[in-house]
Amino acid sequence: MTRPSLVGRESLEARLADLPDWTLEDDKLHRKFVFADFVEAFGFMTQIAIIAEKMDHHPEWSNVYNRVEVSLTTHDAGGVTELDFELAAQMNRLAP
Ligand code: H2B
Repeated sequence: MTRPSLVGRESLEARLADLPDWTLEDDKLHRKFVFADFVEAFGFMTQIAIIAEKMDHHPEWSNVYNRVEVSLTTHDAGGVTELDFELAAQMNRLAP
């Protein structure tokens, strides 16, 4: 697989405008999701885990009851790449 290339700073800000509810924190794409309860939150994580594994691209995330907090970066590239935007879009698609 070709290595994904970093999305540059100016382009990052433009791309974020098209990605509702995500911000840039510590040079990573960041979003907090709030679900009705733990089952909904964990269901979301389960669906994303399957997608992430298929993409071979995995989120940094944590879960407390009905909340899921996500940071996306491409470790191999040392920053945000198209893969992070793709995974973020998938998460928005499955968000409550
Ligand atoms: N996920 C993320 N977020 N960044 C990576 O660089 C990455 C990954 N690399 N998942 C993959 C796995 C790599 O380590 C394996 C060997 O393909």
